[in-house]
Amino acid sequence: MPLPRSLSVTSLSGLDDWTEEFDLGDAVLFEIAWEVANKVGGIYTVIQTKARLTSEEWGENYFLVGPYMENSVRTQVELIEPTNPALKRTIDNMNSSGCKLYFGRWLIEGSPYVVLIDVGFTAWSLDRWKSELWENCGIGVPWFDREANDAVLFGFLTAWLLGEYAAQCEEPPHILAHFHEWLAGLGLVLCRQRQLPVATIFTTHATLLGRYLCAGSVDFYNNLHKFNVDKEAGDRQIYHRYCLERAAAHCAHVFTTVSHITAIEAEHLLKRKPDVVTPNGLNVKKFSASHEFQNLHAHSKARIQEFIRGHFYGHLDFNLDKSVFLFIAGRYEFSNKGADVFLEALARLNYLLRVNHSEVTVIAFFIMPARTNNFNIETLKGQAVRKQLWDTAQTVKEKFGKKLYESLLVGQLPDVSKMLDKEDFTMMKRAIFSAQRQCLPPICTHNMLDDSSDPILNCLRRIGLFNSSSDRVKVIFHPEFLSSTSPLLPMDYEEFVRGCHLGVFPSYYEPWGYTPAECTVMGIPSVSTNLSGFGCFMEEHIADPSAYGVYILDRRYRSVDESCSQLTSFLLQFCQQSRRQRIIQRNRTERLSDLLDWRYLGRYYISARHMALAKAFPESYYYEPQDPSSVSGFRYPRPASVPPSPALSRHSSPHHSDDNDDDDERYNEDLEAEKDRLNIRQPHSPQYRDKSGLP
Ligand code: G6P
Ligand code: 1S3
Repeated sequence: MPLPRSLSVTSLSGLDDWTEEFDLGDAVLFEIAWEVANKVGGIYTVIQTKARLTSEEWGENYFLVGPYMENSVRTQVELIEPTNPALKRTIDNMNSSGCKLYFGRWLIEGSPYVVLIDVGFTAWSLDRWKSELWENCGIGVPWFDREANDAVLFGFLTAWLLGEYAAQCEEPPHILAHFHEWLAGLGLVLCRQRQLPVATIFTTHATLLGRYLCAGSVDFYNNLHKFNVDKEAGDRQIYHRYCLERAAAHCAHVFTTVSHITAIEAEHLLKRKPDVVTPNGLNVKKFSASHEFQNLHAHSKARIQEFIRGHFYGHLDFNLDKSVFLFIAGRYEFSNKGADVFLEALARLNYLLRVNHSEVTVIAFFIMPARTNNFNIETLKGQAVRKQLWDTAQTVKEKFGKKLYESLLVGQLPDVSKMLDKEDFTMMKRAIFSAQRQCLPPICTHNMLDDSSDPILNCLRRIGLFNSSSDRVKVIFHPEFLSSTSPLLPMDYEEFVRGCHLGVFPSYYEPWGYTPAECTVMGIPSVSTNLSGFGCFMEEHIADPSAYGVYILDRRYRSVDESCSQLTSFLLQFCQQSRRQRIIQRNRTERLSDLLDWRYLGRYYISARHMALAKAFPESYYYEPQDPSSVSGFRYPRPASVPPSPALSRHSSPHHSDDNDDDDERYNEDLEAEKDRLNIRQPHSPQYRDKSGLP
């Protein structure tokens, strides 16, 4: 199949065009990561979502390389014979030398080829390879670090694969190998040490030291330049991992990271400034009806409401229609991911809503996996009770309906007092009695193995949020990732996000942050921070992010206490919005999705690859260094319509003079669109506007 000669990344709703004329020739791309067809965290999302665009550019010459994990392979990969003859010989040779490599198509968008390596099968080589690593690179890996042992096996095997592939090619090949994160980095180091004909890229998605230091009580960003990196790594017993990471960063032809903030961190901690910043994108789903995402919100919200009816049975003394659903989700790193700040802000919000006698109830979900021993009885019972009440209501309804029908058939209006008999009342009373509850609705949906030392539970105990009736803020901790097959909350993550009102991610350490990005493309507002790659990126590209439902918390220049206060005020403002204001805000949030689409952000990866090929094979490739960001100075303007919350409208349009007409026009546009969708036509009278509380 002929290769595309170059790829043009074209404009999306106002974002600029970008084309880089570059002839890839016969180059072959291997992209290597521990998370290829193996979901661990964010790197999986990067690779899985980016595959479609990369496949478009590289066609048959694109191969992902990852570990063989039987369960994932069974559900995600179609094993086939290698299509590329040189790669087939490579895999056959390695398999006949005591390795176990599989070839297949990963069943995701773009259907890329994957080479999956069973590292355990070659564990017999571990000691020999570790000695070689020590002799050649001076890096000693202790026996007890299982992850590092895997990194050694994976590194030697990927370097073997690339070396063997180069040997099997008839013409001198142009191989480009892109390695992600320290776990895959050793392969890169070995390619350079063995002087293989391979152009290399190393991308770090977070630095090891950054993650460890931030998880402690260190003022990380103000001391970046002061850390004695070797000592810090040694103190945390990760010196060997750190050496692998730093070696990969230094050996790479091109070094990249996911955000500018992590680029600064890498410069100080890994001692190399990244050549390119490669922000993370997503594959944005576009619906033919532009308001479809709003319908999906309503649909998913109804499902969450059903779950809440069961979870709070016996204590449903709040109005579900006036409830706001907030959530935090991700890897369970209590302070790195900002769960500490979120909890403190919730406690303050609870107080403010109570003293203001607010009708709003906030339900805050924590979706962070911890060690558990399955769902707890009380939570399961809640859903069973809800189901029983529903069934009872259905039975009575059917009997009632039948009597009504029979009465109408004989031309009589029914005698309402005789519609329900004694048996019906008994059944209903029994259902009501069984829905009584002596205890408060549970906080946690599972039996926690470390209940007494769990940081979220301990914090809740300290701040006293126990789901009591007087609390306006209720908390549900679901310490397991969501799944559509769960007996408790059968929804996948995407559905759940769509049904919530606001994602809250007040991270302290967040190189990029997919969670708020995912919210944005689904039209759900979110809170992120100016210490997260995503937050900084949005600040750079949007004139007034909060007007678009992208709230950026200041965790850089404020104390923790001040950040908590700021978050509390964001949350309070959010709770004070009317339904219509939320709808308008969601429309705006969704408008930003093109900015996060790989079709826009893919340009940085493309640029990094061209740069690496030109550096490694200067006789075959020429690359005019061009910073893709120099042509992507797009900035979303302040929205023309009035901002969605009363507090924000004061802030964003202090004088409200020249912009007035525009504001009105855009406001009408939003409103008209919404009315069209809901099929409501009302005169747009001044009274109508006054009632909304908007200026
Ligand atoms: C979407 C639906 C509307 C619904 C609204 C609820 O916009 O299309 O029909 O009224 O969501 O919004 P809320 O913010 O109250 O969940
Ligand atoms: C990392 O995963 P994490 O959640 O441990 O990589 C992600 C993908 O690049 C990134 O979004 C995230 O911020 C990092 O922290």
